[in-house]
Amino acid sequence: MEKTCNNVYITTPIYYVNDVAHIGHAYTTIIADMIARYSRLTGQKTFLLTGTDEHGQKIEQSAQARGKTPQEYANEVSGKFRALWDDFDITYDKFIRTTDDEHKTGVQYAFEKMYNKGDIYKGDYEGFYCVSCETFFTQTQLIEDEFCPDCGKPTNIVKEESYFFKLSKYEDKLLKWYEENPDCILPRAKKNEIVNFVKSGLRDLSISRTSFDWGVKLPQSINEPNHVMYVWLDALLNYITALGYGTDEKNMAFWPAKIHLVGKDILRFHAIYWPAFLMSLDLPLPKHIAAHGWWTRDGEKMSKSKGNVVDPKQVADAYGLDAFRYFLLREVPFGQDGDFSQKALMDRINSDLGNDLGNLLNRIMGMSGKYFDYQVVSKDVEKFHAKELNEVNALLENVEEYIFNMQLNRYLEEIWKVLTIANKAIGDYEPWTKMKEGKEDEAMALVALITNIVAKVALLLDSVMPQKIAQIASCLGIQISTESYNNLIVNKNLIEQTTITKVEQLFPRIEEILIEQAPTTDLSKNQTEIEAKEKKETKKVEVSVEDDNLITIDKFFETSIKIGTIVEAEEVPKSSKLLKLQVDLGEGKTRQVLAGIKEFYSASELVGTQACVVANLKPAKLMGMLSEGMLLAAKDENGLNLIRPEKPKVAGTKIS
Ligand code: ME8
Repeated sequence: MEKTCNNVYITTPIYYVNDVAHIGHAYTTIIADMIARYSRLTGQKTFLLTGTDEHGQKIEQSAQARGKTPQEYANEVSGKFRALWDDFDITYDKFIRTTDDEHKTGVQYAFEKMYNKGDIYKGDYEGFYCVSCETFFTQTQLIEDEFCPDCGKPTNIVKEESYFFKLSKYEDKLLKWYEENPDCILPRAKKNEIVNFVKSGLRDLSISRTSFDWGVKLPQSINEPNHVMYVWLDALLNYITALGYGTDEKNMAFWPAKIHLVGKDILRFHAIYWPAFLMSLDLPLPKHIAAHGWWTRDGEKMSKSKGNVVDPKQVADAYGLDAFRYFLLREVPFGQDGDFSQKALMDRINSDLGNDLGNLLNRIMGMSGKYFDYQVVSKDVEKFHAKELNEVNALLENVEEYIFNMQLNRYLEEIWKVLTIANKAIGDYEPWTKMKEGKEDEAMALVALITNIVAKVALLLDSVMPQKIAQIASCLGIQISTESYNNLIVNKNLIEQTTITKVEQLFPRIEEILIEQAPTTDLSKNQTEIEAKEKKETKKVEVSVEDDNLITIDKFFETSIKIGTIVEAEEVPKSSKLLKLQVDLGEGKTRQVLAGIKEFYSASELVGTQACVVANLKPAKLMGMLSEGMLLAAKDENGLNLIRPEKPKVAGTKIS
C-alpha cells in the first residue's frame, strides 16, 4: 500500500530585510523545512517557499540610515538570510525576493484583477501608521493616542491619497470560511481571536501610498505614477507569485498552500487580509494558516538594545544543527511561547538524544558486534516480540496526524514512547542472559527488534534531524527513502536482515553550556516602547481558551498568585467602587493595587489583612492610576469576600 500523491505547498513568512535572522526566524523556517522534508519522504510532491520582504517605508528608512540605497541594502541582508538557510540545509524550492521582476509583475497583475472586479477604489486616507509594523491604525486603536498597539513604537500621522481594498465586503465570506473550515487557522484557540476581530467589523484597507516610493508601482493601466503598493499587499501576494501567478504559471498546481507558517505577530494579516485578497482574485484559500508562539531568551523578550538576541548560527555551531532543530520542535507546544536557554537545550541533548536515542544505537552496535558479528536477522522477531511490535505499530500508525495538526512536540513525544519500548525491552529480556543460557535465537530476536525500532524511528526523525539520521541509517544499513518509508512504516514490515556498521557516538554528553552568555545591555533605551506595549496588552481581551474549556497545569501555573499583605488603603476620590491599596508581596517595596471592593470593605478594615493577589498581571491604568496586581474575591448574592489564607502567611508566599 502506498499513499496517494498530493501536492504539498508549505511557506514561511518572507522576512523583512531590516534585521538579521535570529532564533525566531530560524524556528519558523525549521518547522516549515521539517514538514516539507516529511512530505517529500512520504512521497508527496512538495514545494517549500521562503524569501525576503524588501519594500516599504521601514526598509527605505533603514537603508537611508546606513547610507545605502534600499536595493543595495536589501541585496545585502537578503543574501545573509539565504546564506543562513543554505548553511542550515533548509530544503527550500524557491527563495523569493519581493524585488524580483516576476514578483512585481505578478503583484501588478493581481492589483489589476482586483481593480477590474470593482474591489479597489480611490479615496483619501487619514489616520496613523506604524512604520515598524507597516500597519495602519485609527486613533482609538492607539495607546495613549500615539503608540502602536502591536509594537509600542510611536506612530506617524498619515494623510494622503490612497487606493482602498473593499475588505468590508468580505466580512461575511470570511466568517463563513472560518466556520466551515475548523482547522483553517491553527492552533484552534488562535482562531477565536481572529473570528472575534472580524465580527467586530472590518474597515476597508488602504493599499497604496504616495509619501515614499520604495515599493511596487501600481499597474500602468491605472496610471498613478505617484502611488506604490502597500507593502503587505505586495508581501502576501508572494505566496502565489512564487508559483508563477501572473507570469509563468507552471507551478500554480501547488496552489492552494497546505500550510502557511507564521508567527502569532502576523496572523491577522494572513488570516484576514490574505484570504480576502484571494477571494477577490477568485483563487482557492489555503488549507491551514498555522501561527506559532514567541521565543524569549532566559525569560526576557529578545531585542537588539538588550543585547540578548539568540543567534541561531552560533547555537547550531556550538551544539549541532540537528540537536538545535530537535530542541526547537520538541521544547514548546506549537502555538505557545517558548524560552530559549542553553540549559534547556543541554538537557534535551543529554537526556532525549543521548540517553534515549544515542544509547539505543550504542546497544545495537555493541550487542550485534559482540554476539553476532554485526549480522542482524529479523526472522524470530514476531515469534518472541509480537507484543512490542504491536505496541510500536499502534503508536506509529497515528503519528502523522500530529504533523498536519501542528502538534509537532506530540509527534516527537509519540516517537519517544517507541524508543522507551525499545529501551525497556533490553532491560526486560536481557540478551546477555539469553546468550549465557544458550538461547541465541531469543537474543538475536531482541537485537533485531531494537534494530527495527530504531530503523522505523530513523525514518520518522529524518525530517527533524537529517544529518544524524543519515549516520543512523548508515549504521543500520538502511536507506532513508520513500520506498523504505512505505515498507517499514506504511506496510509495517521488518528489515529481513542487515549488517551493522560502527559509527561515532551520535550525541556526546555536554557537561556545561558552550556559549558564553552575551552581555546584557542597558534596558532603559527601549523603555517607552515596552511600556506602551505592555499597556496595550492590558487592554487585550484574552480569548485563548481551548475548545473544551480545559487548560493544562502548565497553563494554570502561568498565573502567579501570591499572598499579599495590605499595608495601606485609601478611597479613590470620585469613584464609587475603587480602593487604592499598597500591597506587600515580599518584593522589598509595595505594589499599588486598585480594587473594586469599596462597596464591601472600608479602607481602614483592610489595613494589616492579607489577600491572594495575581502577581503577574500586566499593569493597567484605572482612572489614570497604575494598578499592579489583582485581588482574588468571590461574589454571590450575599456580597463579595476577598479570598484570604486561613492563617497568616509570609508576604509573597506563592499559591499553588
Ligand atoms: O513580519 N519568536 O517579517 P519579520 C518567534 N515581512 N518567531 C519570531 C520571533 C520570535 N521572537 N521573531 C520573529 C514580517 N519571528 C513580514 C512578513 S509575510 C507575507 C510578511 C518570526 O521579518 C515569526 O515567524 O518581522 C514572525 O512571524 C516572523 O519572524 C516575522 O518576520
